Amino acid sequence: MVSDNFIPYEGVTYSPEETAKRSQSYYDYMDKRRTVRAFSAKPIDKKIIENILMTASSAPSGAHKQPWTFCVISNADLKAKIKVAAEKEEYDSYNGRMSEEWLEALAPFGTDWHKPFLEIAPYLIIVFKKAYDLKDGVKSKNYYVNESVGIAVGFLLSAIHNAGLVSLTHTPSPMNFLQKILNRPENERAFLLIPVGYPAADIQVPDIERKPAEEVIVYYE
Ligand code: IYR
Repeated sequence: MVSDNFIPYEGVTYSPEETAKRSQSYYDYMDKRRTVRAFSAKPIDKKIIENILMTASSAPSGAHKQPWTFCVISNADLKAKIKVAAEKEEYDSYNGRMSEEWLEALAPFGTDWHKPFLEIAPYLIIVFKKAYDLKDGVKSKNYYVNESVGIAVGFLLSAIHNAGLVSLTHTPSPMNFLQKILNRPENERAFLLIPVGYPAADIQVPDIERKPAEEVIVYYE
């Protein structure tokens, strides 16, 4: 289809051999990504954070609405405030709100209501989804908001890993305290809280395995 607002596609394609090589090395690299819960306080240049966030913001989205806002917290007072509020919610979750089945599923990961990383990691990225757009008091619709923001976060985690940094997809629940603390407009809802940084020295991660191809892929040939 040719229309006035279309431009030539400038994508890159490779030979089949190069395609195979690249797909394998990307998989090998991504398979090394681990969620980390203990961070170093080592600072990170703001430009690096901006690059990984702009990578996230290059994700596809429903009707290209890009229905997300990335709040980047490095201010120590704000981080402390977020930690206090998140730990309050998490305390209640771990002590009554989460089912026995849920707590059992989490046991191998050693998580609890303490969230020291919220003050230690140099940056907290708080991803907000825009349920609708709001410009000068006028509302307009966004589409496939959860799908779009989920894809953008996938891009974000891969960009963080590519930069040699680590992250945690943290879900304090309920998350509405973040909208209040950060003074976000009424059309934004907190989606995920992602601390980013270098890993703390000599940390360990859970000894888990990923499902093999046969368990996650079904071919219809
Ligand atoms: N939000 C809690 C609990 C938690 C839930 C799941 I599902 C996890 O994979 C990990 C933790 C917390 O962040 O501790």
